[in-house]
Amino acid sequence: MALRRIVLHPDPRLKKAATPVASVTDDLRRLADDMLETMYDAPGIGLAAPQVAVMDRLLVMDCAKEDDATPEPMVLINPEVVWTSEDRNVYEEGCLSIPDHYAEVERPKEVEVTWMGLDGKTQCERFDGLWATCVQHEIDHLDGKLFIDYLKPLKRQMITRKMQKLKREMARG
Ligand code: K2U
Ligand code: ZN
Repeated sequence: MALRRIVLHPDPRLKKAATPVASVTDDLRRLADDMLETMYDAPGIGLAAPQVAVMDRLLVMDCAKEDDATPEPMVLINPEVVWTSEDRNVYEEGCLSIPDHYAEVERPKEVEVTWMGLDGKTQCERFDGLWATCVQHEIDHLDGKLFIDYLKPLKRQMITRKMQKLKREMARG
């Protein structure tokens, strides 16, 4: 298991669509393990492969975030949203690639997602609550979309400029 460096916005890898996974290999299993370790360490409740510079359609999440909750790690390969509810939910979202910036994003309240598990089997589940918000946020990452893309241009530009300044300061060490 190894911690992976999280790609920070702005970065072209966060704006590209990731590539479908052809088969579950030992490398992919190691990547999923490393992504879960990186997510828990951040800490976060979701992480998509492009956020660790791997352009595969793979995401991990664990929204059982109550402290005493037993972890419920999930690995979704080639996830697809197959149904969304009419009802919508607003949640103040953050992003591990855009640290310390939060904004309200409206999304469908419930979604049904199909994916391939690490066992190669196709799975299908309906998500609601924070799980629904998180899985949509992560699938957006696989399509090169960030939560700030739902904001008004001025707010998005302000966040991007602040992240450019942060990255310049980090580069200066
Ligand atoms: O993809 C990511 O950057 C991880 C996201 C996942 C997420 C964002 C918004 C809403 C739900 C999930 C977060 O940074 S994980 C941090 C976090 C923790 C608790 C609640 C919301 C966000
Ligand atoms: Zn994110």
